[in-house]
Amino acid sequence: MRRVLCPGSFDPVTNGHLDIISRASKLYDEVVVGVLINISKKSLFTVDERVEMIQEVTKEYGNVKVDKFHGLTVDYCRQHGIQVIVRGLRAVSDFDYELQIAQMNHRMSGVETLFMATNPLYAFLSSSLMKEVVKYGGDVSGLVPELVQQRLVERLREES
Ligand code: COD
Repeated sequence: MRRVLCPGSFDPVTNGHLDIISRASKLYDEVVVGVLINISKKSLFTVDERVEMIQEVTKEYGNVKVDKFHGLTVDYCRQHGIQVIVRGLRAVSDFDYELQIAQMNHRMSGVETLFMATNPLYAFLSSSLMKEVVKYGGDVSGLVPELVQQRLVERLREES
């Protein structure tokens, strides 16, 4: 079975992430979305909340599985027999960083990285931007799934 890992923070998942996940699901037998457990980074949603949101919004794809992991991404790949990581590229600034990580990951494990060009509709999207816009009362409909928009509004309202 050809499997690919789509790793990230997904705090929370946006339509930019979903576009990459759905396109990868057409190229591979199974896409594993891996949510990094990173206790040193402050997040808006817990890892389990992020996993649950991604499960809900990807259930229509049929071949997408969602998991959480800690440590090195390539160790997760090794443990689960995954040879390829997919990453989305929004701009040249993403590429500089991603190239370095891809080369290090390849050196450590032989795991390949597939770069997928962002859909121009979502090129400006990031989880941080979505949080900031909702925090100040802006509308993010069409940029994140409806469920995520509701959760963002609830969580940021609780916090203010
Ligand atoms: N359009 C297209 N792609 C997008 C968009 C968009 N609008 N927004 C985000 N993406 C892509 C990102 O480029 C990325 O490929 C993916 O979606 C996830 O994005 P984020 O921002 O949720 O996740 P990141 O970039 O914070 O994830 C970083 C990792 C968790 C993958 C990384 O820190 C990691 O691998 N950590 C584990 C330790 C490790 O192995 N480090 C590397 C050692 S060399």
